Amino acid sequence: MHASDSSYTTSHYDAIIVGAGFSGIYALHKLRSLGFSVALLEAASAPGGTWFWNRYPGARCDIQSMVYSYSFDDKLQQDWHWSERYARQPEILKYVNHVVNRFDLERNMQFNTRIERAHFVEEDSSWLLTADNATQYRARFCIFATGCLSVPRMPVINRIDTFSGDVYHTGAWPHDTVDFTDQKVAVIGTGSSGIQSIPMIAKQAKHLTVFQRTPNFSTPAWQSPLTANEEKQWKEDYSNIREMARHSESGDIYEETPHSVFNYSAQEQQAELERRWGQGAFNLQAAFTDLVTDEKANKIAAEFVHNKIRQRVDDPEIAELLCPRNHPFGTKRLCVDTDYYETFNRDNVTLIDMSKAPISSITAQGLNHNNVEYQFDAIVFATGFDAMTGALTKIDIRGTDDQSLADKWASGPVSYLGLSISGFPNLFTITGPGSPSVLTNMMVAIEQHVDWIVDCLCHLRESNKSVIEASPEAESTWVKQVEAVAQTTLYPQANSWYVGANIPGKPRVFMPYVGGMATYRDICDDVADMGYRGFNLN
Ligand code: NA7
Repeated sequence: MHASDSSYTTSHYDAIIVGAGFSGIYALHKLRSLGFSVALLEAASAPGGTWFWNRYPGARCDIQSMVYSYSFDDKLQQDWHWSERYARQPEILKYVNHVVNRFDLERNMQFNTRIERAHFVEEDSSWLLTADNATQYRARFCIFATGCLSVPRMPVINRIDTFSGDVYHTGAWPHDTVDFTDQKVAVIGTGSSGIQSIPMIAKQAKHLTVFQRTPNFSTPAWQSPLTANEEKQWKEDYSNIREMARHSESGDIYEETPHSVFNYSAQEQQAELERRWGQGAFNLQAAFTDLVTDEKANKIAAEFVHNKIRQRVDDPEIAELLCPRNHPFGTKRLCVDTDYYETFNRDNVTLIDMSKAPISSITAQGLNHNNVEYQFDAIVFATGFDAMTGALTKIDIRGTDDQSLADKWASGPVSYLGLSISGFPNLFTITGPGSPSVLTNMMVAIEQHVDWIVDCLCHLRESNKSVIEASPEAESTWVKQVEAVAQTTLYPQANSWYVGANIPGKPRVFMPYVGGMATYRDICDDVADMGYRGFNLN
């Protein structure tokens, strides 16, 4: 399509942002405050992105809220009060709405507007976006802030549509209260969403049956209210803490050690792992430099977690089933839990191992597995997402010469810095594949990307340029670099969503940049300082 379709209403902007999660909201605020005309288009009926959709019981962030929050406005971070170390989904959504209201952003947001097509118009180097509600938008720049985990995925199981009870997906949870009281419930999937929701559902349901294909490594959150004193300490030192997070490899503030596990005696290793376990969450993964790069080092951490699982679960057979063995520690995203393993000590919880036999079919009353027929009132699919690429490839995005992004990415995503794609001028992706995104604190990744993109648009404006496009050479060099860094780690060994393994037929490519946030930030800054090296500007 090369011109607006006259049957549509078309609005014109400097920039269109697609997606009203944390990325889109910050991009809108920043671009608007710098005088760009912007519209933000969102498929949902309200802002929040991930935190709008993921309302399942127990949904909460697994990074401490004091750092999983915006840092761009000191007054905002000083004013906002988080009630717990790891905020629950409703509190995060409240925060999102607070930010939207505080900066008066809603007037530039269009909800219930799902973008179906985004086509580059070569005549005037603009983007024409078409939504499902008969509206079109023209803009010089198009910014996809569509999230890494925003396309929920139902598994391929025989007769999946035949169940007569209630069906839920954790990533598309209903807005109305779901009450499992007196119900027999199945949860399929034991990734982060399963691990967060299982303890909550178990407390309510008459009986919960958990279907596990792959056990995951999970560390305790040690969730607790944020005391007034803790909050005061954080806030007194907020600007330093934020700087630390920005210039760390994880985007978080846990200690990054410079030491290999092999610098220590076995006793010292255990003491350090124990100390990190006591700190909770991702601290364990950062105990030594080589936990995700050296198989022997990794085994020490894996065995440490196995022993913790054995301590937490009463029945030794169940404990063994819960111990992950088919992937190295940390190579699937580490889960952070509250009472997950202990939940299997309850009388009303059963664990079914699917590692040897998949569910053979869904039935009207429940499901069949391993020649056993199960009956349920409700089935919860905690089966994850078409991660990192799904939200982009399901839109008909076309660049120069009518090239489709889905075709370009048919053998795996390619991009320059996870920000820009050759053949797709003036299009940016926030936390796209090829950037650190999901391997770091997303808030830090988001702010870094938005700041970089907005600086870039200001640079173009100041230098009277209107087109920017990644060169094919820069893109291909970056893709090789992303792959090369991944190969120095154990990450590619796991059948994770990082490599698309959860989607049958998806090309196996390690999608995020594993080199770390601080390293990546320096690379991006250097690219900009060198006059946007690797980009063609016109
Ligand atoms: P994940 O981490 O992708 O977990 C999905 C789970 O569902 C995982 O245990 C899968 O097992 C399981 N699964 C997927 N398909 C099937 C089928 N067909 N049969 C049985 N089990 C299946 O998604 P989450 O929503 O939990 O978490 C996503 C991210 O959100 C998380 O990493 C955090 O960043 C927040 P598998 O491991 O593939 O064998």
